[in-house]
Amino acid sequence: MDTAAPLVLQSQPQSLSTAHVEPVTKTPGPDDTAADILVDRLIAWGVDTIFGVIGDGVNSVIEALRKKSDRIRLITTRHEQAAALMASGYAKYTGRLGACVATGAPGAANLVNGLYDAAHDGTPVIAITGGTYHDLVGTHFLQDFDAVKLMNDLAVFNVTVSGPQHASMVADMACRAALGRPGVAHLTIAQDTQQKKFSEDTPSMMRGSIVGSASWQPQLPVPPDEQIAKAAELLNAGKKIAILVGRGANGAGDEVEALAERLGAPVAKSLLGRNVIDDDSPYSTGGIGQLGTAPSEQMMKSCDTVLILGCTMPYYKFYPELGQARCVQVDMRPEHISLRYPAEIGLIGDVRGTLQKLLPLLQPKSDKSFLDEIQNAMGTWREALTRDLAKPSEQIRPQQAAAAIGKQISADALIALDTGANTVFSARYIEMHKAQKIAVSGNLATMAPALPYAIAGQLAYPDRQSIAVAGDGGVTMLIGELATAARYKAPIKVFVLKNNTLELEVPEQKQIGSTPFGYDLQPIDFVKVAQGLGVTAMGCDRPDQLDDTVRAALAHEGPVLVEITIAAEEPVIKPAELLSN
Ligand SMILES: Cc1ncc(C[n+]2csc(CCOP(=O)(O)OP(=O)(O)O)c2C)c(N)n1
Ligand SMILES: [Mg+2]
Repeated sequence: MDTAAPLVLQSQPQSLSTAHVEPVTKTPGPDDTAADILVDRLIAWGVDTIFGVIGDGVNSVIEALRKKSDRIRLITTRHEQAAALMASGYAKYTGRLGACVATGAPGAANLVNGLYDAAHDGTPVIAITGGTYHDLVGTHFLQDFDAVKLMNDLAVFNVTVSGPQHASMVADMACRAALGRPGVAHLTIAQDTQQKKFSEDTPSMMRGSIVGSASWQPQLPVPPDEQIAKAAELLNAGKKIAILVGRGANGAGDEVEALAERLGAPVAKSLLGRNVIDDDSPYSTGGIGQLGTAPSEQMMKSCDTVLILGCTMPYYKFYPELGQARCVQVDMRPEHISLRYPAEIGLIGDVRGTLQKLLPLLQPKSDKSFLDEIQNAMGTWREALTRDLAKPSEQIRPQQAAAAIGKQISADALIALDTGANTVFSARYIEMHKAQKIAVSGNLATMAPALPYAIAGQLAYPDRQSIAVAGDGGVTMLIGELATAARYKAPIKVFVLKNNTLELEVPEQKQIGSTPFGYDLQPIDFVKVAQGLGVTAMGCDRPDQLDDTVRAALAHEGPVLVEITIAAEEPVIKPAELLSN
């Protein structure tokens, strides 16, 4: 019997502020189990989708999900890591709380990499795991396992639920912590405790009748006026101002462009912030770092002032030299201030709200020569990309594949990227726009997220195009999730760049003086594999077929995998090297 939930519960996710349907906890009914209470609280927090794999350690939670399947859908995956990556991707795309569920020991262990992905990118996710029977903990019974210890390094909230009374409080705390910090909250609950009824759980003498609530508003702090004034003074004194935006500036694109115009400042974007402003905005210098552009690098190395907005782009070498530039930084998280470059003024606040207060205090610069210089460099950079793309080749080059995908996807596509050489080519050759959304494993940089992210994105936004660009190594790790796409009829388009190598590691091995080793892959026929997993598939290995194949894939109604066989020896080169090519 096909128990797959319908694809659409609601056509568009609600915004964070309106997502909650039952802001105040209702006292649970006497027959409600601890598992029922957990699921009810997830629903109260606006969670409508939870990804996971069933198992005896968590089956009462699964039963509670079944009973409420008209309000929350369980998407069953083939691997718990994929479930966690889907929860992370769902949250990255929507800004809402992602959720996943797994059985005890092996299921919880399998979740970990996906949860680290969410944790490292400050993405709100709640994970629920089952555990062995409450009175067998620590006895080496089957699947006895300390899941709290396991999650300790990655979770912002991490608690063993002791019963229904406890569940009615800590579920709310977990959701609030995940959204508020933001990060991963983990609740684990023993197999038998999940079944315990509210009426069977006598509160301790200290508990009273406290219950939680799902009241939540996103934090949008704005720094005090005097700090904003000091930042304005510093920026007004700058002559060559560079702006660097990241994930924290998403949604502040209009303000960033207004600021760029007023200060005559070019704007570089980290990968997670690529949709803050359009790539073809006159202020944009595109991406930054190893997978960025030469003008972004030039801008950073020649500015006298840098304004960092919601960004912790990790590549230190791509920041101004120490002492070269004065720095203003705006970030929601105090621990991000001066993380990569010393800030003279660090403002703790929401980027959009802070810029709205800052803008009126900034004097428009009449001298736009710095912006002009960097815009000219962007012209030269674009010419270099075009020249590079036009190089004759018998095989498809990865940059050609990325460009072909980029120019045909829709203006509001959801773009999921993997980790590998393919990420560098995708980041450089897919021109990105504000109306699109990108999901990428930023700070963890794990292989394999693109396929699960694309599925999650499609489930969150059934009416939008959801594509994944993945490496052959990465996609193989969670290839079974193609069956998940088929099962839920999620019409994702997965482009696999097949080079039969773990290519990104080859130059990295050489860089440390090693002889490349362990990088080659046994070739896989992805077309056959995809077909076997229930997904339409097509292959392409000639440059003259590329555009037509991409077009056919995008036009197909259901899920598609496209195997693009690319030239293996195409080196990943640094931004500046591309110019001299
Ligand atoms: C889970 C995981 N294992 C290993 C790595 C190290 N690593 C980063 S990129 C890469 C190669 C990726 O190969 P593939 O997916 O084929 O992409 P390509 O580089 O060939 O485009 C490896 C092994 C990683 N980031 N994540
Ligand atoms: Mg590869």
